[in-house]
Amino acid sequence: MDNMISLCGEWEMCSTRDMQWHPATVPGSVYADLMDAQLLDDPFFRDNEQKAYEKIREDFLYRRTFFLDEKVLRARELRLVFEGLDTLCEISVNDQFVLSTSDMHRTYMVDIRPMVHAGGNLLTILFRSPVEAAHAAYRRSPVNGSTDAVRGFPHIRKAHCMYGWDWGPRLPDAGIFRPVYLWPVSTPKVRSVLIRQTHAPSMVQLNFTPDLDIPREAPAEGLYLRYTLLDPDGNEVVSTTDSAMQVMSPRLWWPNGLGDQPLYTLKADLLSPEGVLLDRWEKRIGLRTVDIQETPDEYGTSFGLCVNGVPMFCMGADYIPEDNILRRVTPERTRRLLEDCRDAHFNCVRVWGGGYYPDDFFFDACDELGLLVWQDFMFACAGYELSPAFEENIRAEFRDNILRLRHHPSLALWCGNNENEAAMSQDWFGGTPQQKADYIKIFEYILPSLLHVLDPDRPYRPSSPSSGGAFDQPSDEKRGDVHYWGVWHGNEPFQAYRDHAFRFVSEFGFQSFPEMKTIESFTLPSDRNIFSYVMEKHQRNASANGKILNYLSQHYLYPRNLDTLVYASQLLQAEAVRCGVEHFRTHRDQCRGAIYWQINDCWPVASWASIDYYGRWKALQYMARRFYAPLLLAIEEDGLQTARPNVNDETPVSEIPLRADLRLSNESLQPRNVIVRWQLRTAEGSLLRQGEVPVSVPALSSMSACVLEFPEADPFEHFLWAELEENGSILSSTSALFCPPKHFHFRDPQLTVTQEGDVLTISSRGYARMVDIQCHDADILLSDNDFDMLEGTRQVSILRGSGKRFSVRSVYDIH
Ligand code: BMA
Repeated sequence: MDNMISLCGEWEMCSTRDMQWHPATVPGSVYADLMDAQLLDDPFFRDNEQKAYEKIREDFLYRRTFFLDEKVLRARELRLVFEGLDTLCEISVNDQFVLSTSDMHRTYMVDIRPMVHAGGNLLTILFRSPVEAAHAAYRRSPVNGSTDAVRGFPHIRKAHCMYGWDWGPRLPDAGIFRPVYLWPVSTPKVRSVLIRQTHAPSMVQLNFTPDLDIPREAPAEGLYLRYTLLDPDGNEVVSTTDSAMQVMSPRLWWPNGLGDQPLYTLKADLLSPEGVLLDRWEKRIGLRTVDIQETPDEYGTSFGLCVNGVPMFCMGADYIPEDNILRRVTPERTRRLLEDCRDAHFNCVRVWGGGYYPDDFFFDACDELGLLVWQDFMFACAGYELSPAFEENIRAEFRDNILRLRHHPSLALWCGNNENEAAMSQDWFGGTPQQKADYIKIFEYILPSLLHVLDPDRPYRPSSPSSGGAFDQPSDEKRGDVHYWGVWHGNEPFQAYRDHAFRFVSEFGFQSFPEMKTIESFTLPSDRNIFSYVMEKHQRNASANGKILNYLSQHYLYPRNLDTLVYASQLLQAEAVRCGVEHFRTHRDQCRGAIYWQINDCWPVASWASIDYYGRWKALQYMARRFYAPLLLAIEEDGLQTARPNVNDETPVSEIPLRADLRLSNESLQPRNVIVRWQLRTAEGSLLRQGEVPVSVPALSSMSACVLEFPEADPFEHFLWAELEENGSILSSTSALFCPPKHFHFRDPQLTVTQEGDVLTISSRGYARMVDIQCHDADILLSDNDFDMLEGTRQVSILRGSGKRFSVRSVYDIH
């Protein structure tokens, strides 16, 4: 598309209420332009959301002129291309109607040559209010879904969460959010190529099926394609006019942690009968297979991904849109977020179905970083009405996105939707029999039959969670994936994770408050109390602040101020998710995936995210780097906190058995010979008993290293310390208490932090739990944070940013 004429850049916009024109920027949005024009205050600040919501009940007009010369007009077609229009638009050129659109997830392309002339031409787009449209659609046909979102949202093919979610504001923006351009087309083009891979030992065969785009009246006879493959170093491997090629000694693409991510380049050249190059389609691809493995076993039926035949354990989190104001989502910002995932040893992310299909740069980064993508189609927590128009629209939407994304090696599986099968079969939203029938048509007929043609080798799941479809117990623990919310929504204690043998957990999580700097960004000092109006506006899960306090009461002493409460909430979150992941990973024969809810936020808010809106790591993200390490040592302790609280229990504390199972998980392709060392210590710092066990952990397995009993231990005074050693170096360390931290007799560790260049030295005079380094004058990323330490020193490096004012605290300071 080297001859395309960009229509991005300067436009004008106005509300149809006052017809006052203001400058606009494309790609962008109504909110972004209103803010630029100083007509709208930052909708993320305090409770400004309400005003912004009112604003988007209006319709907006966008316009610009573009100039054409005679040469361009000689093209057979002059296509106007929109890569992303949000959402309900009427488009005209020189006051002649061109097209109306109703799906933000589609690419629209229309020939406007009959409507334009040499010289200046006027392009106008009317954006209808997405709020009024949802309300009107609901009045015509009440289809229900999550009550956190504006009524009627399932009718509109727009990122559902823009209408509000249990972590997202109601800010359904509108606008031209992706590039727009004119494309003069006279000769045939390659729209896309289906690449199928057949893997054999030392050889991969590629088979190609091109999808051509022939402009009106263009000759299409005798065309042929030449396929050229370049290796990751840019050297030509094969070039052929056949529809297949063989790649000898292929360099395979692997998920992060299991190998490298070599990317080949495929060029598909379309040639005229005379051999003239008409078009080139060029993509980076990876050579790999991916399958879902489902095998009956003693726990039910396994569920896990196999990449290149290797049965892997998926480690990652759920991804939601990065910003309510889409113009702010840049390749750099997305890349950094995904690098943060890679650095915390993720090997996959799940793109949740209530947002939008990510940009190409998201998938490019995943390809490079080795992050497999579980890609939902964009349906979530709702019923849908499959009218003929709705069906035509979603079919086009599916086609656009499948063709756009199918060459990416990171794209591991397609999934129909988020929680709709569970919602329909468990009657969450009063789905009618017709909606249930429509559900089956969309997710168990239309989608799989389209994928069978357009992307036949990629696994497809009808829903998440699902046991395979047909409303057959979608949340069955013994089959398929589950979303487990007993901890958090169900108020169960953290240890409840251990009561289950899930096969694959694609959602589970726990909320926390973002750090003080983030809270300060949207509040005035007088708002800084979690029950204030403004703080509650930035907490969208009803009763969640009470929930955090409820769990807090089970674990920590009552914090003296907001800053300490924020810290305690982040520790609760980190401990909760760790408890789940450690259980899932160290029972690898039962479970093959831990994808926690959620990686990121779309605005500053209290939520389940491990990285907040500003990219700041919460304690959970640092914890993830440890609990997703390829080799994991975890303590499954048993003591007062796992003896469920029961005030009437007559068992004296001294008789509650204190035990620990030291468990290992090896998510690498090599067997690992390690030493597990443990020490039973007193809060004062002295050593009571210690031991070590040499263990050989087979590749891709988990096991118990030893089960220990501590009849001599006092749960309030003694704790367990454990370390993992390999080839003489300590890979990781961890510790466990036998009572809730609030009851443990911590001594003041007298923590200090000193800085030399990019290295911080933390010293402690005793046992310190969840040592948290805060930087007060900059945003920084550390090599580790929120860790446990014994008496001594520990060095941590600053990986990003530079600061000078540091402080350090630990659980001892929560009171
Ligand atoms: C889920 C998700 C989201 C939601 C999250 C937290 O089940 O699919 O809809 O935000 O739980 O409640």
